[in-house]
Amino acid sequence: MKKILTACTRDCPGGCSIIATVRDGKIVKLKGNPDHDITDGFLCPNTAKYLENVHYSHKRVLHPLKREDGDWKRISWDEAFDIMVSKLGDTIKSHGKNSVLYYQGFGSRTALKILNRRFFNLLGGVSTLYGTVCGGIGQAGQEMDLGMRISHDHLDHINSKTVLIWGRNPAVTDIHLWRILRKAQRNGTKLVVVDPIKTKTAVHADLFIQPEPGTDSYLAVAVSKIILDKDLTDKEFINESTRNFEKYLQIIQGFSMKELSVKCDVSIETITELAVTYSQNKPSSIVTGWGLHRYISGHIIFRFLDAIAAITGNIGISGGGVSQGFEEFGFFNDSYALERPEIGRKLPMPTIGEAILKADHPPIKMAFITSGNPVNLNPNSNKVKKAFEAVDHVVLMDHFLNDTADVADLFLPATTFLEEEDLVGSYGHNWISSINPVTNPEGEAKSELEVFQKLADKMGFGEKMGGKPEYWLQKIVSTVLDQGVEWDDLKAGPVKMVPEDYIPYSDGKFFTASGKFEFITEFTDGFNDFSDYEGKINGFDDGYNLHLISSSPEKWVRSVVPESEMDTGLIDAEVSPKILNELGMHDGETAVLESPFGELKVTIRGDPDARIDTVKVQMGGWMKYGKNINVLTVDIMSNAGNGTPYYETMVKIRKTSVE
Ligand SMILES: Nc1nc2c(c(=O)[nH]1)N[C@H]1C(S)=C(S)[C@@H](COP(=O)(O)OP(=O)(O)OC[C@H]3O[C@@H](n4cnc5c(=O)[nH]c(N)nc54)[C@H](O)[C@@H]3O)O[C@H]1N2
Ligand SMILES: Nc1nc2c(c(=O)[nH]1)N[C@H]1C(S)=C(S)[C@@H](COP(=O)(O)OP(=O)(O)OC[C@H]3O[C@@H](n4cnc5c(=O)[nH]c(N)nc54)[C@H](O)[C@@H]3O)O[C@H]1N2
Ligand SMILES: [Mo]
Repeated sequence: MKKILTACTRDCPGGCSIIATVRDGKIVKLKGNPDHDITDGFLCPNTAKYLENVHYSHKRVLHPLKREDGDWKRISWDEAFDIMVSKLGDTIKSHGKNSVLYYQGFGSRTALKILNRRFFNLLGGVSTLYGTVCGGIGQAGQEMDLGMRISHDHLDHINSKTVLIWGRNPAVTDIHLWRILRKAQRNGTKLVVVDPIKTKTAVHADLFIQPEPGTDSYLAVAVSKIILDKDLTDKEFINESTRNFEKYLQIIQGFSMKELSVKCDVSIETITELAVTYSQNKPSSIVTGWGLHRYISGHIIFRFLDAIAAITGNIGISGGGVSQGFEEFGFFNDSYALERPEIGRKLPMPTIGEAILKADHPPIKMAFITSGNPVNLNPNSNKVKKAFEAVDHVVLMDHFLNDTADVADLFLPATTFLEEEDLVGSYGHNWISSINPVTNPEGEAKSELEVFQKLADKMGFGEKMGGKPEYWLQKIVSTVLDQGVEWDDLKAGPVKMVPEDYIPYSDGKFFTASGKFEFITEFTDGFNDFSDYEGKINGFDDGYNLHLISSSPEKWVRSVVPESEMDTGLIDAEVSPKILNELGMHDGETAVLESPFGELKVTIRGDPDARIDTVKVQMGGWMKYGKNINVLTVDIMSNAGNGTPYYETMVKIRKTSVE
């Protein structure tokens, strides 16, 4: 029996340090590393079950497959490479390099995966992506205020007297952050949760506020108004460290409390309680989540939250801050690995379906997809599916025959992180962890690096991609090694890159042009500037009266759904029992959710805690099992940050005819 230290690469802020136990060549257990201050010796239920649900799942594909007459046929790697070489050659010859799309998803964000882009760069540049289906929007907002998004170490929240958990559900999505917040709560910290849904996190809140979806900007303005009226501001901070306070005041003064309270559907008493709790119990922090990134003007929400922190002097102090996330590639030197700035055409990730359908000069003829399931997870799935179907040759590298596999012509079996050597950062903390091979690859699975190296060989530029993982990793972390971190230490275990007591902006210097905190000066909300998208939005007027919130599921991570959850009938849609009454429906009945973009059959559930204007459905369920909520979502790009406003989608519920 042996134990090997490695790290989780799943799409989650946890970025856990893992101890894997191997017996007779088989991995028998994954456990959290107790010597990591965030992992703290335990794993989330999903990763604890990774062995049965992913790594050793009998649904995992372990050999290359080719589509022949509509069916998958097992082929050798040699044949798979021959197909890729000939299709790449023919496509580029006939239509030019930009007719090839490289689509890199978020299923695994490790250091070596930077080299996939190097491959396409060396090929001469193909079409790649800009924008994101994950965050982006919040970063854009915070960069306007602070110059750079820098979050407090999770452990610093223990020093907060109040924490506002705003648009985040860590009890489900980041249980390591949740453990720290609960510990703080046991020590006397007040936890306030702002979420339109009464989540597992909200259940434990000292104060729970349930605004109408997408109206947080108004709620935040209302909170500031109370803080200003009650003179609970930090004048010294405002005078010395900020710019544009007067213009910001004008925005605040332009609204009455009544108006704001109606807009966000939160009573003035509750808003006052929130404002007073936050500003009287200093230091206070705001921990924001991805729920706020899902709106067209989401960056504005972040700016108003930053402003609340600024007027109360909760920036640059321990226990304060507006913390959103970390840069998982922040410590890595990707420019070195890419060899030169990325070249080629860029297509928008949030609206990739439309971008592919509209691309000409040249059209997209071939696509490579790694660690991504765009047919499932990008908005307006039916359109995304149609777009990839229109591409002549789609190569997908994954573990499973997911929804995107249905549009693929060639499937390449990827290794899991338990079979790889690599390094990984995290978007939930400042550690870099080494990934060590725990066993040999199952079947014929290969790592992405191996595949792109071999393909480069065959395409005639093998020497520029060649080299063992260690060779490339040392280059990618050259900046880390330059800071004095020893390579052997990085390989031996996780390394914390920023000390826990580092407090962002504690020196009063910001990364903005003025060097000061910049208040928001203009409040433009909604779709005002979006004439391009009017066609899509018009549909919203037609009786689509319910906000569709499709947030993170507890039992799986994004679209990596365990088999036990797949073929289990329809997906649940939770609504207020008042809606059921209005429709003359009962809990458990089948209904159809309808948006301007598609329809989905669901089991309707009455939830007494649900708002009257909201439907909640879990995301990630597969289309081929009738569970993909993104058949309903609107495919537009945010006003700032090139993000994806999934939750601007409005739906209506239709009764099905007699069952
Ligand atoms: N178990 C599990 N864990 C995961 C994932 C998973 O799929 N499963 N996914 C991972 C990924 S990729 C990410 S990015 C993170 C996301 O982590 P989180 O941000 O915690 O999760 P989300 O589900 O995106 O949304 C958080 C909350 O925002 C709320 N929300 C929606 N609209 C609004 C609004 O208008 N205002 C406010 N105040 N709140 C709103 C939702 O109701 C939801 O409870 O989680 C990661 N962790
Ligand atoms: N409606 C709705 N849609 C959403 C969201 C939402 O809240 N609501 N959230 C969005 C967010 S935050 C995100 S991050 C995106 C995620 O979108 P994606 O990144 O497209 O989806 P994932 O399911 O995380 O991962 C894609 C695939 O990567 C595979 N994979 C895992 N590890 C590896 C590997 O090492 N190599 C290879 N080749 N494949 C691997 C998995 O099996 C999976 O099929 O979804 C977005 N979509
Ligand atoms: Mo994400």
